[in-house]
Amino acid sequence: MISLFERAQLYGDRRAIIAAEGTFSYRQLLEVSAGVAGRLLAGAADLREARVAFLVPSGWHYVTTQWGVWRAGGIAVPLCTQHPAPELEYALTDSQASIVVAHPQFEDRLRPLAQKLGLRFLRTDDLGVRRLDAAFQFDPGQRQSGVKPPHSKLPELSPKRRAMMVYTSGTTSKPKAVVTTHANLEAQISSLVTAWEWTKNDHILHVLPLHHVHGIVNVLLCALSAGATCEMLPEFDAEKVWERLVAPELTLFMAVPTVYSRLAAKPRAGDYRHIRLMVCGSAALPVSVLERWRELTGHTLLERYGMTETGMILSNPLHGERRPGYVGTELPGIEVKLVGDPAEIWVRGLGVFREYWNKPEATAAAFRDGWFLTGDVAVLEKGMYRMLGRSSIDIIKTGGYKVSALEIEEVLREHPAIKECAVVGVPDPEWGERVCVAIVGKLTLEELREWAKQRLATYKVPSRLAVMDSLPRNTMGKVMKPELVKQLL
Ligand code: MLC
Ligand code: AMP
Repeated sequence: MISLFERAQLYGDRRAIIAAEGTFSYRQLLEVSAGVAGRLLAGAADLREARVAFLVPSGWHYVTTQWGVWRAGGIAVPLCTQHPAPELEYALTDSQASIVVAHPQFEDRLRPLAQKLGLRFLRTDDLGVRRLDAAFQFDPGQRQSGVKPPHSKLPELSPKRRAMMVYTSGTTSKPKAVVTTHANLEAQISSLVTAWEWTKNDHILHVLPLHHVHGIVNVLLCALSAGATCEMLPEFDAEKVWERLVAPELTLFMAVPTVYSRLAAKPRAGDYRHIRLMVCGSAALPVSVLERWRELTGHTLLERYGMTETGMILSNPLHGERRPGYVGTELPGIEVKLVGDPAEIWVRGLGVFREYWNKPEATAAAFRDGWFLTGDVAVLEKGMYRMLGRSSIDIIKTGGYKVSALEIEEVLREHPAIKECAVVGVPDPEWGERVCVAIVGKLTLEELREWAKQRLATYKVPSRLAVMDSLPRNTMGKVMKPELVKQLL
């Protein structure tokens, strides 16, 4: 993001990132990411939108890699740290990545794939990230670092250029890469910075995965755009989160409903008045969780609604009534209309993505007259939107992740003991929806999970199995999924 980098220069010695590797200022982020960019460029003038896929845990190495890719003119393709080899290989192949970057922790998982596909492979420490860690440890008094990372002149970036590809599951069997430009990301960020009044005095605790927009845009990039501090935990851990939430410097927290209900299951008494805002989204927030959270912390969660393709769309207000069970009104720069009966949400705005990578037909089908069709159904009641569900039963939201029933079925059908199968999402108090599978065949849940975990991310692996003599089908032979959900409730 062009203006993201320009603004970072103004923030200089302010704290940008606190992570397992240490505490780092904006100046350090700019210097190290320029070094990363130089190494990625390896003498070239511009990566010219080459796809750089990276598998890096949440922390300093992630942020410097992401910024390095952008500053070298590449497209950042963040990979999921929970994906087994087949899913990683799909992302590398589908994105037509030419460079693959792995944190040393994930080298074993990624190097063989890069070799198999003939791609340039780099470790984050080959990019200079680790070598520079010690020299660049946070020191607010230090004006000159002494170590100058070797970097060439960095390319000029036009806002229209593609910046990022995030994989999202949908109504097709394989995930699609959602391509956003620098201008799209800038629009998504500035909408949230305005609506939620981010300032450089903010300090957010980051606990979300970094291969989806919630963690990437709403938390990390909004913080860095505002000059705030982003404190990154390598993964979600309820005890650590409670420990940090009481820290007086924290001002913001954002997560998915499952994270709030996990935290509420292990409550810890404390004073949370120093936090100015707690946001929840990515899936419907049950009113019971909102109420329980209010009892535990005194905070009324601000629920908002968004999508990978669009960034955030609707939000309850920062000031004023936050209505439980509702997702509020349009965020700045976003236009929404409800179309049809039941009414689908259509969205327009500068934050809306450019295309699905290499899928012109899917891209064309997702838009009508310049509006993006979300597939989500809602009503407007007394000035606020309430979500009613989705138009496709094959899209499941579990733990805040969107997963495709069709994708899971396609993988499970390869199991020799499964004759037929149907995957559905069944309402669940902890996960929102739980991925369940009904099969005709002979298999235990344990066997199925062990087998499926080699092929699918853990959150896609069914956690409930029903063995049936036959699947409920209509006269056309199609599985009646609503009927199946009822049977599995
Ligand atoms: C994990 N497990 C599940 C599961 N996920 N079981 C059922 N359903 C699921 N969805 C199981 C694992 O198999 C494992 O069991 C055990 O739980 C622990 O696994 P884990 O991987 O350690 O899970 P955990 O860390 O507990 O994950 C929970 C979570 C995570 C809530 C922290 O799901 C998460 O980070 N969700 C956030 C997703 C997100 O950021 N979405 C935003 C998308 S963007 P076993 O038995 O196998 O050991 C978007 C747009 C917008 O939606 O609006 O924001
Ligand atoms: P993703 O494709 O992972 O970006 O997920 C986007 C989807 O998450 C949306 O299309 C909605 O179905 C769902 N979603 C996000 N926020 C909310 C919310 N607050 N309430 C209900 N559904 C939500």
